[in-house]
Amino acid sequence: MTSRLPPLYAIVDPLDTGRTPEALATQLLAGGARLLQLRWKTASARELLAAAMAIRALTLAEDALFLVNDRPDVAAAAGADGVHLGQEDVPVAVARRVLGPRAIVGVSTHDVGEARAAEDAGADYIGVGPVYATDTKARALAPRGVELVRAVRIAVHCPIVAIGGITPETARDVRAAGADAVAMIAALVRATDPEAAVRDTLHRLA
Ligand code: TZP
Ligand code: MG
Repeated sequence: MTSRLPPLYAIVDPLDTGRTPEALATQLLAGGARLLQLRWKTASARELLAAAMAIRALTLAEDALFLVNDRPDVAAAAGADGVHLGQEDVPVAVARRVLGPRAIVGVSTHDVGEARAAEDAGADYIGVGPVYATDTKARALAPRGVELVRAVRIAVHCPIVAIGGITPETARDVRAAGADAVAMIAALVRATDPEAAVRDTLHRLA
């Protein structure tokens, strides 16, 4: 699985930017992102599916991975590579039943105990955070710092995707702490030029 995770895990969440998921996905891919996750908490299932189908086509054209947040059913219907699950979403095994054995299933975790449990449950990768303070996630927990990434790196074998307040400037430090990939939302989708923000991040991670 590690070899399938590129260093930048770019999350397509329109937030309040007024940008569409399709437009954002196009810009992120143009900048060189090779994994996109669609996260769109305010969308209806139908809107989410339409965006997922559009982004599936865009990602296939660039040979990029595509994951859907929260919803294995939408991921399956759109032909996505997998799904990203939170602690309150359906269990990994249920997502696999919906998506099949080859799907990528990731799980958000916030401490070493959750990280070990997600790995034991068969997650292909775990999200770890929030590393830094973030306004993006409603009811986000207190920032854990790169210390959490270090602690989880020692505790699990599966790939780690660090998340929470990460910017192009901090991405390298987070990877140095043991993350296989850095996930970013606001630093990409709120950037004046999301394509340039991806390029900058990838340059700093190289
Ligand atoms: N999970 C933990 S922090 C977070 C999520 C979804 C939000 C990350 O967004 P940003 O804008 O990169 O801080
Ligand atoms: Mg979720």
